[in-house]
Amino acid sequence: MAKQFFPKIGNIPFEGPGSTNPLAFKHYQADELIEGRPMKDHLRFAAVYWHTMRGAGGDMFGSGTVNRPWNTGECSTKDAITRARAFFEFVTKLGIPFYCWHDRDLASHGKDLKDANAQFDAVGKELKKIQADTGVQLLWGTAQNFVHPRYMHGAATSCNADVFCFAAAQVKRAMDWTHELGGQGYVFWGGREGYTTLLNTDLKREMDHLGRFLHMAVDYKKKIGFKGPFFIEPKPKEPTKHQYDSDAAACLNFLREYGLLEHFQLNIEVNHAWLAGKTMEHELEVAGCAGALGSIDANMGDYFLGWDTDQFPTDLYLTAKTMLTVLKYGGFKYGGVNFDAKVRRESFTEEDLFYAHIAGMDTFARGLKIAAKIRADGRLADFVKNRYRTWDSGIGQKIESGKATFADCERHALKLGNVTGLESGRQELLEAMFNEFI
Ligand code: XLS
Ligand code: NI
Ligand code: NI
Repeated sequence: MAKQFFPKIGNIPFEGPGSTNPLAFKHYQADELIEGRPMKDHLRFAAVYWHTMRGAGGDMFGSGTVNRPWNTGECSTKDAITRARAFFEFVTKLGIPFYCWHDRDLASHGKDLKDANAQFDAVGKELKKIQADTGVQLLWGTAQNFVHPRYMHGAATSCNADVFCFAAAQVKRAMDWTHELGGQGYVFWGGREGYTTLLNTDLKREMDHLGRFLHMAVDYKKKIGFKGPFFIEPKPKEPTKHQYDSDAAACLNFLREYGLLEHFQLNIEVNHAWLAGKTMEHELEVAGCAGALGSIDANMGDYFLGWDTDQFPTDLYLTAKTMLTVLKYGGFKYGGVNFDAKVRRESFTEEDLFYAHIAGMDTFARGLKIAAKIRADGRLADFVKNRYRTWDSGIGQKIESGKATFADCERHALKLGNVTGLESGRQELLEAMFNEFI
């Protein structure tokens, strides 16, 4: 039998809300039906290769702390393959159906691009085998175009055209492997696509280059016959002062301006929404309204630290509101709930990786159940519907259908003399009603 990396931990069972076993699910039961659909299909959980396998627990004041026996410090292909085996043991024990990677956290940057490609190909072949053995599927792949020093000024938005080409080469191969491994989608997170000072930046030119880059990606997608969607992942800042894909609305505007909207959906991350000064449900709603709610990166920030702390999501209000919005827009098709989250550097043991994912999965399972109950109850939706009822007939309907003019509105207002029908927004009542389900 192959070497086990987590020999003391078996498959994580479902034991129900009464259980105190830290290595059991209290709420996530893969086959439990919610609104007639198994939980696992609603949530489509994914684990990330980067934080989980490669994260060392370092921060800007201290080096790595975590025990990760599969991170030998070597960057040989053999090590990369051993690590892949450790990862699949982990996700399989948790019953997580999907995973995600960056090209350069699977293998190394190599001594040059050719070498990096060869390493990536070797690991890719291995992943294909392990995926077939375990049934674990690829949710999405992406290219890591931000760690290497060559990307200091950005990748597709670099001031240097050679850098653009390296970024394109990386995305090309990452798309090849995403396709080959049956990935459901492909993600673009604009690592350093932004600026740190406008004094040295031709913003228009950089945005145009990003548009060009994404068009090339669309062309390549057609060429190789990859059918999954492209997801853009908004984030307002970090590492740059201003990232071009700053929030859902900015991304949608960019995609529309450059004629790319039909090819992209959004991958909304909680901590990124918070950094943008928005709630997760706001970002999801904006994406949903545009028919572009694709996938989510599940984590959360700290309420007082102003950076991307990528904590595991353990807040029930967050997951309930998230799932309420996801259900409202018809659920995930290609996307899912991807734990782009890392354990604290003080949580340094291998078991903590299990505790963290169990916590996140249970919190999302509860969020899903709460959301479904709120929907079945119907009071919230009825309240909203009723709040807009003046638009369902008379002048409201005429305006909505585009048949009314300013003159019609004026005639209507003059006839009324004054507005008398305003009603309370009932925020506090609704918040209390929401609490009934938590
Ligand atoms: C970083 C991003 C990154 C993307 C994938 O903040 O969340 O992890 O999800 O490149
Ligand atoms: Ni992310
Ligand atoms: Ni992030």
